[in-house]
Amino acid sequence: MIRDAARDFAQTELLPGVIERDNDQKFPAGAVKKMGELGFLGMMTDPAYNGGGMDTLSYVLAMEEISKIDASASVIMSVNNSLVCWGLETYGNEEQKQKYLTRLASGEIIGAFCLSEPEAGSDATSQRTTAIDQGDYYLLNGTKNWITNGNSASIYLVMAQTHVSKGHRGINCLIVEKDMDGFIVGKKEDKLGIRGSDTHSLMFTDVKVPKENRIGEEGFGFKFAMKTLSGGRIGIAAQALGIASGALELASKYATERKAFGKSISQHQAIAFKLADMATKIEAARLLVMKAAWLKDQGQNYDKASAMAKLYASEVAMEATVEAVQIHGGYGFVKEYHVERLMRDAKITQIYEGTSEIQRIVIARAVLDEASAIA
Ligand code: COS
Repeated sequence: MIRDAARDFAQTELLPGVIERDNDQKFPAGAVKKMGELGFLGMMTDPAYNGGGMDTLSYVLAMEEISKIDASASVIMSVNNSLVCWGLETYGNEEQKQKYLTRLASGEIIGAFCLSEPEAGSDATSQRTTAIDQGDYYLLNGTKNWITNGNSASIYLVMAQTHVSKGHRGINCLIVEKDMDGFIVGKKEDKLGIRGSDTHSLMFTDVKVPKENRIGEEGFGFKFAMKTLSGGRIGIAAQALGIASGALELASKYATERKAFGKSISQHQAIAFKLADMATKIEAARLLVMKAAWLKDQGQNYDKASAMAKLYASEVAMEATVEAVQIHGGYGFVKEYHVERLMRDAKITQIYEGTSEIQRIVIARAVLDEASAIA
């Protein structure tokens, strides 16, 4: 039912205008509002905080369907669900949940997760943004880069360094409201893909953030970011899976309809084998995504599983979309047939919420830890 509801929504609300929004870098404001009303923006949040009370498996099914049609809409959904709502629900206190989570999970407002900086992407412990303790508030200064929902969000979870000498153990996560004095939304990025989502740099100059807006204990910010990103990666893996399976659906349809040398091109082995390889890899990616979601739902450690799911699904997304363009030939190279957009959208899944190289670091460390535990 969840998959069908997400598929219907994507077909009726997201497909119309998706090419224009991509061309014009237009945020899908109307569709995002409807996503909130339908419960897609706080799927896993407890109903006590206006969420859908669903599990991670339900969330990835919905993410896949929405991503097949519009990966810009699905990244907005993914950030709000798995980084902002999940982070606040799991590590926020009751007042923070009442004040912020209830509005974020219902979709009344949306949130952003702010870790990356001009000089801290993969090397996330090197935070230059500072949050200096001033008694009952922190003084926040610095710049964040490539922030999804950068201008459309109302609430920002901002990682910042409070005690440089403590390294990553001196980082805090602060809840920043858009209208706080000294907070400026910077330029909108002109991107290769997911062009319907708004990605901005953010500038903080002497922003006074009340102490009660810190998530968790003093110095918990980096752990908060790592734990939250681990779940976020399941959402991005599901997004990559959706982009890949959307490309396969379009390529299969086109290959059946298009005729060359007297038969449909799907009857030529050169094309049929491409479809077979795409389908096999997509199914493997789907199982990795579902396993990571299932482990999370079971309360088991999912760090390695989410990294594997994201690594593999994003590489399959890139591969499958390139093949889908190839199968479409000249038609694949023009916007009307959607596959060139899917190819451009696929690329970011290998980069954000931890590059493929970072996922390999996480996986390798887990594998070596397991090996030393056996030895
Ligand atoms: N859960 C909880 N804690 C974690 C964790 C996880 N999944 N991963 C790391 N940590 C903790 C470590 O336990 C360590 O804390 P202690 O020293 O108290 O034990 C701390 O975080 C630092 O970890 P580590 O020493 O492994 O740091 P590294 O600098 O080697 O980097 C990686 C760790 C590379 C995994 C991390 O920096 C990372 O994920 N980078 C990518 C960030 C990212 O995704 N950026 C995209 C931004 S969002 S679009």
